[in-house]
Parts: sequence; C-alpha cells; structure tokens
Amino acid sequence: MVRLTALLCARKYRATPAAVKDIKFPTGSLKSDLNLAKPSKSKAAGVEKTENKPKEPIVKKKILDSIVLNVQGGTGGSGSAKLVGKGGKGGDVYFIATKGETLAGVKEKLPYVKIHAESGGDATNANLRLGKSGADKWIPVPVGVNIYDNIGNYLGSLKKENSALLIAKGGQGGTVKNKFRFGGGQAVTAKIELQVVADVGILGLQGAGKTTLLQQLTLPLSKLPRPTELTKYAETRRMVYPDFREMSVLDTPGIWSGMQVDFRGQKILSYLRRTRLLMICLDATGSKSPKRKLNLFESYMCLNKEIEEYNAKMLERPTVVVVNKYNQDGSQFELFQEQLGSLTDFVGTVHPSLRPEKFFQPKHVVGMDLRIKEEDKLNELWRQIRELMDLYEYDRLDKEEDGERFIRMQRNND
Ligand SMILES: Nc1nc2c(ncn2[C@@H]2O[C@H](COP(=O)(O)OP(=O)(O)OP(=O)(O)O)[C@@H](O)[C@H]2O)c(=O)[nH]1
Ligand SMILES: [Mg+2]
Repeated sequence: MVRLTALLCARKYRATPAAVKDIKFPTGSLKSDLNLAKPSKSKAAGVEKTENKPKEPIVKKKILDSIVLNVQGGTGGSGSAKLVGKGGKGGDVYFIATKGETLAGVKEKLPYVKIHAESGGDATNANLRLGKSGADKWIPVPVGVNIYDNIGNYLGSLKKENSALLIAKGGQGGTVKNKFRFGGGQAVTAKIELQVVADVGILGLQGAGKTTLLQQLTLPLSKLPRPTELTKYAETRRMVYPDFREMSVLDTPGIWSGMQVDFRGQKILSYLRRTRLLMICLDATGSKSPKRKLNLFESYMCLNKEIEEYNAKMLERPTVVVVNKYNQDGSQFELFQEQLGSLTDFVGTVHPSLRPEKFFQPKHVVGMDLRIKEEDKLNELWRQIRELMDLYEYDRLDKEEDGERFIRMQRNND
C-alpha cells in the first residue's frame, strides 16, 4: 500500500531544477535502495521476501516507434432529385491524444485493414428531407506523436492530452449542387510516429562500451556488467530512481561513417534524434574498429561529424560524455580533456573527413572503468542526467506552451 501511494505520488511529481539538488542520491545502487535488487537468500522471513521481490525491474522492449493506420471518412448519403432532399455528410476521422495510450495498444485495438467513419444517411421523406450526418470516428493515439501520410508529408502533431487532428474528411451528401450524387470519404494512410523514443540515447563507435554502460546504468550495482555481444539492434531499458522517477535509456549499434545514407543507419539515427539527452560513450584507448582505427579525439570528432551531417540541431541537445577505460594503458583521457577545452584549435589536427563545423556541448565529462563498480561516478552520472533532463523539459515546455491549442486541419476533399 505504501509503495502504491509512493508510486502515485511519483507520477504526479515533476521536479523543479531546484528540487533536483535536494534529492538524496543513494550511496549504493539505485535499485538496492529501492529493494529492487534480488533479496538475499539469508533473509528467511517469508513475508519480507515477497515484499522485497522485484517484479521485473528491467524491461527489454522491441522498439515500436511508429505504426500505420489506413483510415477513411464516411461516404456521403445520396440526395433525392424527386424529393429535392439532401444526403447527410459522411463522418470525419480524427486522432485524439489520449493519456496512457500506446502504439502497441492502438495496434491491438485496431487490427482492421481500414478504419471507416460512419456514412451519411440518404435523403428521405422524414426529417425535412435531410439525410442524417454520419458519426465522426475518434481514434485514441498516444500523447506526443507526429503524423505523416504515406508519402511522408507532415500532417500534424499531437503533443498534449486531448488535442486532436482531423485526418480524413467524410464525403459530402448529394445536393442540387452536385446533382444529388454523394461524395466518397477521404482515404488516408497515416503513419503515427512517437516524438520521443527514449529519454537518454547512448551513442558511440563500435566496441566503445555502450552496452556495458547501459548495463551499469540500469542493472543493480550488486551485479557486475554481464558479458556483451556486438549490438545489432537498438534497444531500450528502464532506469528507476529512488523516488520512482523512471527514465528509458536507448542502446544503439556502433556509429559508422556515412551511416545517414544507409537505410539501417538512418533508422538508428532517427531513434537517437528522438531522445532528450545524448550520452556519448568513448574508448579512452581509441577505436579499434576493423574498418578504421581512430584515437580518442578522432573518435569524438567522427561522432560529432556524423551527427552534424544528419541533423545539426542535435548538437544543441544536453550531452554527457563517458570515457571508458580511462585508467588503462594507452589511455588518452588527459589529453582529451585538454582538447575539449579548445576544440577549435585541435579540430585542425584531424582528417578533413572528420572535421565538423559545430560541436557537441557536453555538460559533464567523466572517465570511467565500466568493468568495475565506480559507485561515486555512477551516482554523479545519474544525478547529472536527471538535472539536465529536468532543465531541458522546463525549457522545452516553456517554449511550447504558447503555440499549443486544439489543432484542426482542414483538408480539401476534392
Ligand atoms: N578492458 C575493458 N574492457 C571493457 C570495458 N568496458 C567494456 N569492455 C569490453 O569491451 C567489449 C565491448 O563492450 P560493449 O559494451 O559491448 O561495447 P559496445 O560499444 O556496446 O559495442 P557494439 O555494440 O559492438 O558497438 C566487451 O567485451 C566488454 O566486456 C572496460 O572498461 N575495460
Ligand atoms: Mg553494444
């Protein structure tokens, strides 16, 4: 019961930047304070065991970031030349942003090939010879989505709960004007895409330690990171703070040069584009990718250049840099910190193909040994992530507040 109340409170809770500083971070792991880590076997008391038992702290999800729905407005009702009656208008199809709705939920509820609004009624003797209008169809979709048509034209976005968008207009009823012939409803293939895939997006070159970092952030610290394999697909995992604030972390396959012209590369970049905070993972001893050997600074510039070429706006996003293996032989971490201090001076030292024009603006740079538990550094990293996220949310909400309203897009049916 206590946990349930705490959960409900946490849902309502939105930390102000000042409040972030007041949060006491655990000296141990995030989850050990939450009792989410596995209970020790020595605790024999049965009641305590069931209370402490984690449900499933880590959720591995396949990323479902968009779905396609075929929708059609209702057909108009036929008019009547004999009665000089007017057919009813077909219903419109709207998407409405609904709290708690998910793309998977929409897909499950609407497995049909096409979703129709109701057709308009034909003109009859009754009701002053006016056909009944077809009912509109309101389809609940998640809050925070962009909507595109089948050729990628932007139709609109739904950022706030209860905002709605007209997707397909119903057909006109038959009248004198159109010689009593009814119109068909507009058919639209609508792609609904999540605006945010994850809160934190980890990026780095192949083998930099991204998956190990993800494990450090999301697994209980009592467990050392598990052995990892080459990451082929992006995945998200949940990170839970002591006050039950949750964030999702996205792990991606290694970035490679020229990935934005590759379909798979574009997909990975599009996931990263839809995160709130970028976490760059670097190998202090340089990249040993079989394709290209780069030192630490070159690796960083390579990532910077790729992101700049894909979408330079992403460089303005809150960013933290984690330099893995900083204490190993051949670590270039110290020099790298100097290089970060005067990027414009050092950028000339890298190959022209790796030279960006604008740079990431990291707010926190930390050297870590991801094979071991460095609790102080991890706690600081968790704190930084949270603080940056709250500041960013504030900034973003302030800017969006004015422009937000009930959106209706009138589209021509002809
Ligand atoms: N020596 C040492 N090895 C590490 C460290 N961190 C990670 N590794 C190892 O480096 C290898 C690559 O780590 P990953 O976390 O899989 O790297 P990644 O960036 O996710 O790699 P891809 O998914 O293939 O791009 C793994 O075998 C890790 O065990 C570290 O701090 N020191
Ligand atoms: Mg990986």
